[in-house]
Amino acid sequence: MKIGIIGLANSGKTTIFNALTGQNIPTTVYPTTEAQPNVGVVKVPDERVERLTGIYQPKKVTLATVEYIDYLGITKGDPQQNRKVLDMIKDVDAVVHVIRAFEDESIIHPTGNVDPLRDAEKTVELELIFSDLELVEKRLERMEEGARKGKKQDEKERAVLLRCKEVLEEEIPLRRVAFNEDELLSLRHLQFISIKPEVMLLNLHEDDIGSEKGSALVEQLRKRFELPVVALSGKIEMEIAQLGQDEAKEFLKDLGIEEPAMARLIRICYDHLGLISFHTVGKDEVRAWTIKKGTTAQKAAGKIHTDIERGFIRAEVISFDDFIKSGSMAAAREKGLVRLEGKTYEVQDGDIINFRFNV
Ligand SMILES: Nc1nc2c(ncn2[C@@H]2O[C@H](COP(=O)(O)OP(=O)(O)O)[C@@H](O)[C@H]2O)c(=O)[nH]1
Ligand SMILES: [Mg+2]
Repeated sequence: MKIGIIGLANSGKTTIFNALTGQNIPTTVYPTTEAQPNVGVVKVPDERVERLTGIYQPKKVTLATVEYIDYLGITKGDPQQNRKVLDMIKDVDAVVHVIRAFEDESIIHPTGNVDPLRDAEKTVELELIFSDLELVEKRLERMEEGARKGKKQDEKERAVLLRCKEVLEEEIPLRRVAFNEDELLSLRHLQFISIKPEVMLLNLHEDDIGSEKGSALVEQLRKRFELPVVALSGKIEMEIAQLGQDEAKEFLKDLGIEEPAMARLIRICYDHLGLISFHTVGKDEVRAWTIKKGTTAQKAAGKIHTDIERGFIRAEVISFDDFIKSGSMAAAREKGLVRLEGKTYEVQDGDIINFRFNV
């Protein structure tokens, strides 16, 4: 999974990128327009894999990974600068939108003062919509030009583009539109940004964690955007990410934070994107695989190898809980808890699967 971090300059994107990846990239005080993108890959924390590893003692453990990209800020009314930012993240699965709520006179705010709702609505979300609108208009122009030169037009694409244009002109993000599979297919090459799943991160001052003010803002954002909203303090979370596990636990307890942002955000993104994991186990390797909810056994097999998908015979499946209750695969088999499932079986979160196939 790939996630792009967006937001205004000085909203705390790089701070949060550090919190999420454990890196230590310098943060800024003045808004900048030049920087290298920061990229970080992290393992998805997975308690089930930990348990399975304890049981199998495999030679290798492979967790799912998330790649984060952090780049420049979205700028109000500067389409060129924004295009640069959005091109960098055009292939992400989801965007995390960092919204500044922390007050600090010494850290310049690009729109003048701290106002999370205004910044989110009137700047960042709107700029995303404008940049999609620009893509639509350019594409339509090119199609018209082609038509004038006698090139045959893709009427399906034209129809869906016109619909996009209408929606975007009403300042509605494309993710609110229920496109069908066909329409999505004709849109895919345009790499819109407002169509991507989004999670909002409200970056609170460390003194405001767990405050009324914080929860009120979260509620307002949720209502306004109908998106998941997570409140945290980037500064604190970045410190946590630099600590060892035991130290971090103590620190979290003192602050009344249940789970570090690193784990919390991934969980929320998984949920929001409708992602689940299944596991493969053995003496050689215990591994977590990420799939979309609703994926069939045969398609899930294809995640591992196209040969397994093509030569799929059956899946031997047991739920994680049934496996743990049984203590071992042999005991589970005896109890009849290992099921044989066919191609169309819908894989469930936490399934442990052994695929049978021939090539
Ligand atoms: N007090 C406070 N300062 C923060 C917090 N998050 C970020 N900052 C500060 O805000 C400034 C800008 O942060 P940075 O991550 O560089 O913002 P970016 O431009 O969005 O990447 C830095 O000086 C950070 O230390 C926070 O939660 N609390
Ligand atoms: Mg930055």
